[in-house]
Amino acid sequence: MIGTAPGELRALVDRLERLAERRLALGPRSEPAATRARQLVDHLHGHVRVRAQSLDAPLVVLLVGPTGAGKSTIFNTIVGRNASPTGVLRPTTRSAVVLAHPTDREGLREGALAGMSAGSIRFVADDEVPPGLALVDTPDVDSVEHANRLLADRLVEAADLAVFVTTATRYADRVPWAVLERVRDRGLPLMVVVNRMPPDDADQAEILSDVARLMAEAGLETEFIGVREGDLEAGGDRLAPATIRPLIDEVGRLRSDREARVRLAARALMGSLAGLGESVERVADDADHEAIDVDALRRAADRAYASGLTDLEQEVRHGTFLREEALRHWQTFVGADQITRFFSEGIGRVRGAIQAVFRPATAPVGEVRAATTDDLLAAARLQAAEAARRTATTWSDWPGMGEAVSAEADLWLPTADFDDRLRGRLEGWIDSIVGDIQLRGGPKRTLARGGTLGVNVLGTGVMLASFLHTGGLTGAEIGVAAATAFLNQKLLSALFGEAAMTELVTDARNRLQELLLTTFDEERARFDRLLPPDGALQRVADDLRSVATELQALPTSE
Ligand SMILES: Nc1nc2c(ncn2[C@@H]2O[C@H](COP(=O)(O)OP(=O)(O)OP(=O)(O)O)[C@@H](O)[C@H]2O)c(=O)[nH]1
Ligand SMILES: [Mg+2]
Repeated sequence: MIGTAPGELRALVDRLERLAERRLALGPRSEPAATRARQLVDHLHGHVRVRAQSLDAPLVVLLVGPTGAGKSTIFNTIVGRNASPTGVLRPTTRSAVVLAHPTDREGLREGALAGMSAGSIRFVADDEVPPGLALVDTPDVDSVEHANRLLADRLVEAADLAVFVTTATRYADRVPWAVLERVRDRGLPLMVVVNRMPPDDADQAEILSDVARLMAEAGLETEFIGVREGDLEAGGDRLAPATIRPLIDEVGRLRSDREARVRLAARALMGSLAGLGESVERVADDADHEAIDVDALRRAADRAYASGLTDLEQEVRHGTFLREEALRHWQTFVGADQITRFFSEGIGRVRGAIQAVFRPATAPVGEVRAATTDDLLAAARLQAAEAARRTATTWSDWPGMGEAVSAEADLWLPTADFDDRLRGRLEGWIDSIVGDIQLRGGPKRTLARGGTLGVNVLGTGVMLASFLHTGGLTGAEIGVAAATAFLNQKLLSALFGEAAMTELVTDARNRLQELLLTTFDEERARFDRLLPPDGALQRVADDLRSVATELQALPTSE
């Protein structure tokens, strides 16, 4: 029957099951893709695994179709008693009703119905029927109740035979057709009951030929049973058995004949295997398409945050973020008139007067530190806000992403603790400059010179030098930034020597760049968390494709 060793097939199914679960866990973005992934998982769990294990596991015969078509009425008619309530309120049936011999219960729970919540299934144990066949009444497939549809869909994936119940007026409805298409794709044996037919024979024939035409067009091979709108038996829960005789007979035959059951189970499994390769490929295609979308989303975030960071670095490089007032105070502190003397006479000549020249008592260290931290923070926050807004705007235009982005209002702004995080880092950074000066402040004489100023003053000078460059300008040029840069640089190079100063400033600048990059990466990571890990979709698509190839190579009959 199945031209492959059962163990081999089971191993393949196990592998595929894990892969399909992996795909589902990556959160398919579109509804159809999610449905296909879920169907594949359900089908593998509920049917393929069970049948690959044993063709003797209880056969699952499912009554499925639109609400009010008479599924429960027909179920009760086959059973011969009112085991599933019928009703006029739509939808009536909200959990699956499974009628089976008590000894089949365990097998069903662990097999076809494994993983289904206890609340979604009602077992009706019946000693009178022989073991081996479970008759299942399902909730409708076109329900306003989403849970009903999911349950019906799940059961369709587990069945060995579907009895599609529709009516003379409803058979062309679109939503239930989705189920029939799935029945076709998974190669599930099918019977169709057209209920509530008009009394006139010619009318009936016309309806049945129209149903047959639609089914053939959809590529469905099936047997039809027309049921005339008739008197219900007392209580209204059952039809006269004669109206659905072919169906009752078929269920009876399957119940009494193990060989017939095994044949049907094998047919269902072969249908499954034949359709599986294509289903798996479609799920792989979905993952591939999504991987392309996800890359595009990632690039949009990359661009927004990279350009925010570049703009910020530009501001940092030129010190434009820093308020003028702080610069002015620093400029005043270094004292233009005395510094002029200092430069013209040379360091050696004024060494003794250094303390007087720099007036450490009045150094506006605290003020310049605070202003730098505040201003840099404000500039960074502005860029982070702009990057968040740009990313969220682009992302919200993408199908399947809009909801996630609008659900998280925080994503449109910098993170709530942005200021705290960055402030802490900036303070740490300024401290690190001071530490750096202490650690490798150069020859002793430098420290002796600087020592009179206090290491914090030197730190502030180096910090400012990482924003302010003369870039060939001279102090005579207009602009407080240029003037301050000039003086500050002269001062530092006089104290540390040109090479040591350059090294201190370059290191400080690099560390600042790094901490800004880290902070922006964290901001961006919030968006990444909405996406599957990098490359995960591509990998799952590749793995699914290679299993699909193995499936297609499977001999399904011998
Ligand atoms: N007169 C008449 N009434 C019918 C016939 N078939 C079903 N009904 C009635 O139609 C209504 C719906 O039947 P149900 O069997 O509950 O329909 P269902 O398909 O199980 O519906 P859901 O559980 O909501 O999915 C009930 O009131 C039935 O009594 C029929 O052939 N003739
Ligand atoms: Mg019902």
